[in-house]
Amino acid sequence: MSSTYLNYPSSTLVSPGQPDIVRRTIDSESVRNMHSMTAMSSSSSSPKFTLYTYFRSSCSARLRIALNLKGIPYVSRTVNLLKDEHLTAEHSAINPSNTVPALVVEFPASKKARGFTITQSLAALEYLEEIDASHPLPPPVSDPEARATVRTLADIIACDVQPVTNLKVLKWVGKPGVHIDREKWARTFIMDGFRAYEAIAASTAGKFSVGDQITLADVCLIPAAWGAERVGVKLSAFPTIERVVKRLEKEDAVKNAHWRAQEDTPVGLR
Ligand SMILES: N[C@@H](CCC(=O)N[C@@H](CS)C(=O)NCC(=O)O)C(=O)O
Repeated sequence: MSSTYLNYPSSTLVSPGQPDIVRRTIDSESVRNMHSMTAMSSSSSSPKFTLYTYFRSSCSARLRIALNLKGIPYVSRTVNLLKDEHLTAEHSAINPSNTVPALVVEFPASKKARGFTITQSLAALEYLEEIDASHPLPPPVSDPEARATVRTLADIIACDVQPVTNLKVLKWVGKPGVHIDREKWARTFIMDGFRAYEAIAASTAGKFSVGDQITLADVCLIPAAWGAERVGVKLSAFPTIERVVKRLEKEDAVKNAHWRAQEDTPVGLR
């Protein structure tokens, strides 16, 4: 693990009983990066959120966007996937899947409530939905058809596209003896998923993928679109996706979650 990992010199946020890696301290830079927008920050019983994240991680970006949309403050802990920091025993203690994101939830003001960690982005998104009704990401229960459509689109990205284009898969396909072109592999499966997304969203999109509100589908789509462009997918082949992505990129919650705007984004990429 790099010596820069979790290199925070001051105020500890995390309670005893957490693994060592969590019991680190937060510097002023990270505190500045707490997205202290609204709602929960004011209540003394509010949970405190720590997001284990990597700037390029699309799954982490889903959570960054949702937290921003809901105005939930959080502290970022960066995990450098290219330096294999996610494969360390320390990170395993946080996330046994050896992936990011992980969302650590703590209740510093409560003697009863125990903190816990959510290690799957969709589970974390659902949890956030259950505890914070502001800016709901699924459509209302009164519209089950729209809810099913939103989940379908989100699943195309989260279940069909991301797992087969993940870093560990790309590492494997590019290794000696396999020698598949990683970018071609990623492009193939991203385009396959985007074709399906486009076919549905073409008839459901308003300003965003389903109607005129940002939903879970958009939260999954936009980081996938950033990853797609990186491997040479032309969004112009998917006109609805391209239009929705351009619209999403105007939103502050998305801008602040962009891979170029993270504390671990290398200076040359900002
Ligand atoms: N299903 C998981 C997937 C998490 C995941 O694969 N994260 C990627 C970054 S987007 C990762 O950490 N990859 C590390 C690797 O492939 O070794 C989720 O939604 O949280």
